[in-house]
Amino acid sequence: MFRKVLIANRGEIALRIQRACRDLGVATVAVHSTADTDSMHVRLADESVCIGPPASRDSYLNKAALLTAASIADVDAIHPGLGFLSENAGFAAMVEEHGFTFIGPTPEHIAMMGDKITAKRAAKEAGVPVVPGTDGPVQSDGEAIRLAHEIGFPVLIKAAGGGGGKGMQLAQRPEELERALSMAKREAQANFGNDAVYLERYLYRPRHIEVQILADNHGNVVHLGERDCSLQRRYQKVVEEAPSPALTPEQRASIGEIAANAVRRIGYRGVGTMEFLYTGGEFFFIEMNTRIQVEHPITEAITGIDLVREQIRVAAGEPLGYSQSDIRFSGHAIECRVNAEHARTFVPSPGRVTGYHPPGGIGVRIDSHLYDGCMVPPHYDSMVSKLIVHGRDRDMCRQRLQRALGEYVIAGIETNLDLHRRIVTAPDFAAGDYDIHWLERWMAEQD
Ligand code: MV4
Repeated sequence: MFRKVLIANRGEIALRIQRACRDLGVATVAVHSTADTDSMHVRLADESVCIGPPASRDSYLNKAALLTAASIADVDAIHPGLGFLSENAGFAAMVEEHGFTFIGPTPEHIAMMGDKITAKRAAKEAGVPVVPGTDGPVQSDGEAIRLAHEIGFPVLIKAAGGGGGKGMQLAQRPEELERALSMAKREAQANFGNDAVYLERYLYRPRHIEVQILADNHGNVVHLGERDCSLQRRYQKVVEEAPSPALTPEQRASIGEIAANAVRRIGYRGVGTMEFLYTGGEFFFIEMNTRIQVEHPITEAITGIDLVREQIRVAAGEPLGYSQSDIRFSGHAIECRVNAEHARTFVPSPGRVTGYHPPGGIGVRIDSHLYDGCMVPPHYDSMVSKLIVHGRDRDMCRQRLQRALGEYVIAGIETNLDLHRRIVTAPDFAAGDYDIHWLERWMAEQD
């Protein structure tokens, strides 16, 4: 096991990783910008290093500063957390070149999944069902028009370098294709420095279901079931739950096995998530994430497995020590992402927290770096807390979530807590009856 780990992140995920390290007897080094000097992740670390000014590109994204901090602090490994450099293949390679272990997959696997075309190809070759579409980038307008007719309209144009919705263009009819293509290519070039785009059939009102995978260096792979992440606004997840209310145990076992087998074939190591769109009883792979995800705690709640601990253990070369038949799913979990933002406009609301009272009681977990009197800086993601609730079944989980949301007080800044209070009591949510467009549709109806 590692002696000391540098955590190249901030906020709740930095705390989450510190806790896993502490449980493993591993010392932690925090890094922080000058805006985060008084942040909780700095206070709770064994050591801390200031790596630069507030702007992310000068601090949490500054590879040289992070590697210098790692050298000075004499760590064995670097945990990238999520966001920032967590899916940057170049950074992972640099970490290894400097003699540290990158807590994550190989740079090659990060690069493979970072390019959505190579990711889809790898998944397909490994036996995973993918969204019908082109097998690679489209080379010309003529080819795109021909392939679009084979795929069938409407078609969605996606950027190879994309993900998270950036650079997507919908063409409802053949006449719209040429314009949509040029817009997609221009956006892709501007955002990712790569104008490669591919086509997919546009799926109507799917759910977003993702399968959690855990793999060691010795060929052991397990799946930890799925999360339903359909409740989102502008490609930002708002509420996630596990298991998905849409799946049967047989469907879960089937897609889980398909995902686990694919990961084994690819030779992937670490935690990973295969993202699917689910409609009409069928799964269609879209992307794979190579990091620990924000919503990992709901999987921890229903499996009892500490995903970050396991991620660190497998990065240190330890075997999993259990197999798929040892994994048991128990009850239901829901996560609410609490953001510092204005209720009506969704504009970020940084500032000083003048009062803080987190909920508690059975089945309630809070992952947050907030404390009474802390500052929420304007430079970073607006997510300030995750409320994770577990219950023996979905109704009990929802009941406890409603209770916990009723107790939660965050004063001094605006938050989306009221939005969460309304979502949990919405009849469609209570029934588990929603798709990826439901939240935006429902919010529009509320006004
Ligand atoms: C799609 C789709 C429908 N059909 N692909 C949006 C983000 C990117 N990661 C994939 N996305 C989508 N891909 C096909 N072929 C609809 C979406 C989509 C979406 C997906 C997951 C979660 C929320 C979403 C919201 C709007 C659109």
